Amino acid sequence: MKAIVYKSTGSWYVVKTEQGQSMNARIKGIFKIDGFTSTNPIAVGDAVEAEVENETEQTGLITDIYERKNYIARSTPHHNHQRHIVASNLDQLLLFATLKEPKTSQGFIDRFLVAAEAFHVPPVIVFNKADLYQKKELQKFEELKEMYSAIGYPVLLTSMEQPQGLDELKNILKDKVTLLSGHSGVGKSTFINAIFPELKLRTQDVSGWSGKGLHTTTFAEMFDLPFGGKIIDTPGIREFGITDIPKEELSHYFPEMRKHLHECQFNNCIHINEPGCAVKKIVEAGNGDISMDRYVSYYKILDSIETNPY
Ligand SMILES: Nc1nc2c(ncn2[C@@H]2O[C@H](COP(=O)(O)OP(=O)(O)O)[C@@H](O)[C@H]2O)c(=O)[nH]1
Ligand SMILES: [Mg+2]
Ligand SMILES: [Zn+2]
Repeated sequence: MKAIVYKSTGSWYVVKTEQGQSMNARIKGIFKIDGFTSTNPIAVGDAVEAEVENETEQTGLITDIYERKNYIARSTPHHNHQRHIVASNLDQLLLFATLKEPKTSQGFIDRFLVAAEAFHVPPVIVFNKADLYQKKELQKFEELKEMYSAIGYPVLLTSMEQPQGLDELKNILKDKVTLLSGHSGVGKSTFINAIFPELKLRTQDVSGWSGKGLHTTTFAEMFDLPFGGKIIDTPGIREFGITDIPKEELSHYFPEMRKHLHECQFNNCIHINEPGCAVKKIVEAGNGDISMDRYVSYYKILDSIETNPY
């Protein structure tokens, strides 16, 4: 019978059948998917064929996987050519960010957005802890909101303390499969607890940890939302893999640059020093079509991509 994977711990999976029965399952056989080596053949969000192995203990076997609509992967440390699938079959990515305690850098947000573009999953950015924002942070929020909205990315302001923006956020999540992401300490677990008071996920106090917080688990887990839809928590997962994007392709993942690529004189332009570069011209014009801050992020990400060895 068909089932969806809700949790993966490496060797065991929690799956839920279409009839709503949950069971612990393991994999039977060898799965080769998507033509690259992955450290985990089955991921949270996968639709699989499962059979009951032991009725009384509610254990089962995963015998097959259905084709993925999409997936998010991260490269595994020390194994750049291996990928770890974080989750699959997503409708959107939700980035939790904060402008205070802790401060999420724009560079981090932009790397996340590049990953979203590269994996073809639409992103939403939430700035949480609005209750802590002073005039300076609120002004920064307005600037970022204007910049990202102009590119086409939805931006929300929330507070779990006050609370603020929660209904708007629930509307965005309703009936969708959403991967929740963001630095430790920004309020992801607090948010999940707010929508599922019965879950009582552990939240952490950031104060003792130089504003960074620490993570408790490193396995993604999916939850059914009480108002329809599913959310996937990804504790301990810092960043998605964008290291294997070729330098010449990076600007394709900046939508505001992508629009102008055909205007550059050279079709392999990486928009740094090439003559006749339309992207640089637009950045320098300073009218906001491609903001200087986004270009700086582009430059830094480009710099972090290893030059193709072949
Ligand atoms: N002031 C304020 N604190 C918050 C808010 N949301 C979460 N926190 C606090 O921030 C800390 C980290 O939250 P947590 O949910 O564990 O973050 P996670 O690491 O992203 O899951 C906890 O002490 C929360 O109580 C908020 O909107 N305002
Ligand atoms: Mg958490
Ligand atoms: Zn160019």
